[in-house]
Amino acid sequence: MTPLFVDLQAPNGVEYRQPTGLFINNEFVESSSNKTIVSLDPATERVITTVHAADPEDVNKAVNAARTAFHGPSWKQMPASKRGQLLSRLADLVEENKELFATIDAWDNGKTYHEALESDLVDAISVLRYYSGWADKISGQTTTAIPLKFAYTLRQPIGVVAQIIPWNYPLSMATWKLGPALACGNTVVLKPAEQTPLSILVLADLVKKAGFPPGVVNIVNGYGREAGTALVEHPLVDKIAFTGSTATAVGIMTAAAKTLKNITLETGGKSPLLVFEDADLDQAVKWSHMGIMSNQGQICTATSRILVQDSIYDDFVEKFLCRVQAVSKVGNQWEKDTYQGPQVSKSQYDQILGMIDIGCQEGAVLAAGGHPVDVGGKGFFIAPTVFTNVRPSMRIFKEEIFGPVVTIMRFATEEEAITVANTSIYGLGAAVFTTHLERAHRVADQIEAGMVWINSSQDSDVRVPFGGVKQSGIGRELGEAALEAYTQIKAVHVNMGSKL
Ligand code: TXE
Repeated sequence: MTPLFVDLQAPNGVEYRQPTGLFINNEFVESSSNKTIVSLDPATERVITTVHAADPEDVNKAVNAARTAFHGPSWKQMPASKRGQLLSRLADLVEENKELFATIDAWDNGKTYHEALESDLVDAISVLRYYSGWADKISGQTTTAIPLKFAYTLRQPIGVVAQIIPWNYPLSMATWKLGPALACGNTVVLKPAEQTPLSILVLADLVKKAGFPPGVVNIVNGYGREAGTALVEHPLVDKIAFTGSTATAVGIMTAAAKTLKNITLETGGKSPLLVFEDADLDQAVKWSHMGIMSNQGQICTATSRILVQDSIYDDFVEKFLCRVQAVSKVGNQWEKDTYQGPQVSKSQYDQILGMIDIGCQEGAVLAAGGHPVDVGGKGFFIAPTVFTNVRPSMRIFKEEIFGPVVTIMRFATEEEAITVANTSIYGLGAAVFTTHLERAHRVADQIEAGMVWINSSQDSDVRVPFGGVKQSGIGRELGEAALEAYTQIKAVHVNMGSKL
């Protein structure tokens, strides 16, 4: 029998108590089937611990808890400003424990500790703070155009929201989903990814400490096919918010259609980054390197297709390769000078190496990397990999690799660059490097993407909508746009005495 709490010591010396149960009604409970998920350190392949995995019966319990809480007075009648205070308190608690969260995500996911602390945690805390401020500022409209009649709208929560998240930013993804859903008054059943089940259970503990009523937030670790499917198909779930692969999103959308569930999807990408001959080359190199190599390349918005104008192509490639050599130290996630840790899992590692093989077979030039890196004989480490002389027909140019692998190709004209950039099933991010003001905005306008960065890559701000077009998703997260994703509009028509 798996215990509900274990005492752990992380490789960086941090000691803490890790909950392992399913979090339902503010309590950690065992899974009814005794199914488990084993969490591994991807740097050493050693077991960190084992957590409970939900089966459909457990999912049913969690959904019912969320349903009861949604209708219960302690949540439904809670003043909106109080909901905001709870979120603000949760943000404070996460901040007080930020080193612990960075430790757990670094251990469980393989991302570097400093990136987890300086990026993921800053993001997670600011998202909770931002949505705590929105809770009491969500309002409808009044229409008074007709004499003796008026109408108003109410923006009401959708109900029970199932949130299914990936493993690349475990805590941060959880806060992106929980913040707006709770600010709007929904209740939640959240399923973390099976690769990274740990930090979210510690967050669950803080949800209770912050004072959220039982059943408002439920966390069910579990496998996608089992717990994920049970959530998506559950008749008492009103909305699904998902971040993950496009293939899984297609299945989710199909299943959700059976009961016409509201959905928000954030899926894959193959984001282009265009470098024009008038660009500041050093800046372009710096950002384009970060845009694909940070977080082990496991970024949905990774600018993984670099398009460079003919006249500067050779210079760009040379500088990019120097940058890769100078910056990309591959090593374990705890060392201060490590830029790149291990990939999250053996399966991702194998898939990435498989795509590298395909790139070589397709005839692209392997200009750097392309092989595993030995770090103590274990772990899923891959050298930062650069393919040049890539053509748009190649699979490595079309398919999301989700690792430290970049493709670089050349273009002659702005029109060609836009055409090639838009030749993709995806449309998540896009970057353009130019000092030409008009070109910057012209390209931003024409490129098919949900987000465009001018002279940078990967900018994300809690106040700014995040999401994709085409097969990169439906709907938006972050900013005011996320409130639309988590509310529905009710129209109320009022007759003030009209007898007509
Ligand atoms: O994704 P999945 P995986 C992409 C990236 C990566 C690929 C595969 O290209 O290589 O996806 O990763 C849950 N019903 N992205 O296999 O399967 C699953 O348990 C309901 C991009 O990890 O999409 C997990 O919680 N849920 C992405 C979540 O879906 C199901 C981030 C994501 O898993 C399910 C991650 C089902 N049938 C991967 N099957 C991004 N956009 O950032 C799985 N899940």
